[in-house]
Amino acid sequence: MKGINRARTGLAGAVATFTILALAACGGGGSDTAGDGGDTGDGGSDLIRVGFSQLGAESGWRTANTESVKESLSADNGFDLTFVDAQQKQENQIKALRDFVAQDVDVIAFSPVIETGWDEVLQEIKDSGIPVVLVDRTVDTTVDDPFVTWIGADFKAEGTTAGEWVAENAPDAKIFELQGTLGSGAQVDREEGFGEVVGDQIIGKASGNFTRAEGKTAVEAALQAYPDMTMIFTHNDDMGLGAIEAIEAAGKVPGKDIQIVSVDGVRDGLQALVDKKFNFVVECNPVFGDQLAELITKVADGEDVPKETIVIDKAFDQTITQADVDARAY
Ligand code: GZL
Repeated sequence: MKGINRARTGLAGAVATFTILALAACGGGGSDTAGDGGDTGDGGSDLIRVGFSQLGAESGWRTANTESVKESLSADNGFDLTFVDAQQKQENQIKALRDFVAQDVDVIAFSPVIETGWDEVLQEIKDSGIPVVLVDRTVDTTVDDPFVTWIGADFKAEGTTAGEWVAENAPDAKIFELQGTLGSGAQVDREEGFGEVVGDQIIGKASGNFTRAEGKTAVEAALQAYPDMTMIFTHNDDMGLGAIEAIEAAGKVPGKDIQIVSVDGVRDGLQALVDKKFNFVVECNPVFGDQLAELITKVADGEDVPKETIVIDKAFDQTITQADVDARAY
């Protein structure tokens, strides 16, 4: 097993330390775990054992992110990955995290569906000594220093970029904001960034939970509630594609009667831009599995890592071509 840098604390740590000292005193040796059936360090697996709790499969972004994570955290690349999909339910993530502690994995990685509600399980993980790598979304917790490093996008900057395009290109727009999962880092920060720039143009808000179906339902209601709406700012492409369905069903032209500004830049979203149904898309790049693998390896080897790694985003307008879209990796 790679040198796992785990300064175990709490009871688990005490048991582990005692076990190792006892084994050394008795001439035993090799076990670097608390006799819980973990690797022996000789003849045991050399793979880094990673428990990954993915929040769900709610969007094209998440699908691309999952593919990237699984492709990078492969056995060929030196990982023994346990990957659990939580179907956008926090209770499922908390159960998975506790299972990873019970399995005594080397590193825990997860993308928290919402920012709050993690204090108890994060403290349990901290007490176990297993390092946490936070992926994509962020947490708001009272636990001191709960993770070693975070990798993801600057959600507030994405909202600001979208707002700046609106201020420049549609200063009189009456905007309905179609928000992601309420209380998620992506929703909170995109709302903040966008609102700081063009908040006085927003006439209404509702959540579509980052899914196409819920986005369509929310926009069907919004079209009734806000008949003077001229623009939708959607926190992701999937909800924006649902908005297109609702707008067309109402006999209006998306991209013209009601402009759409979106975030993510998945292929279907950029295709809507080529088709002139979206007007502007801020990218949120999900393909960072290789960077994540590098971070996890360093964490497992006890090497220093930056507290955060920001994934670089671009932005696209209707000058994008079909060739550009076809060339995209996701
Ligand atoms: C952003 C990510 C968001 C995407 C959505 O990094 O957390 O979650 O914008 C996805 O498509 O559902």
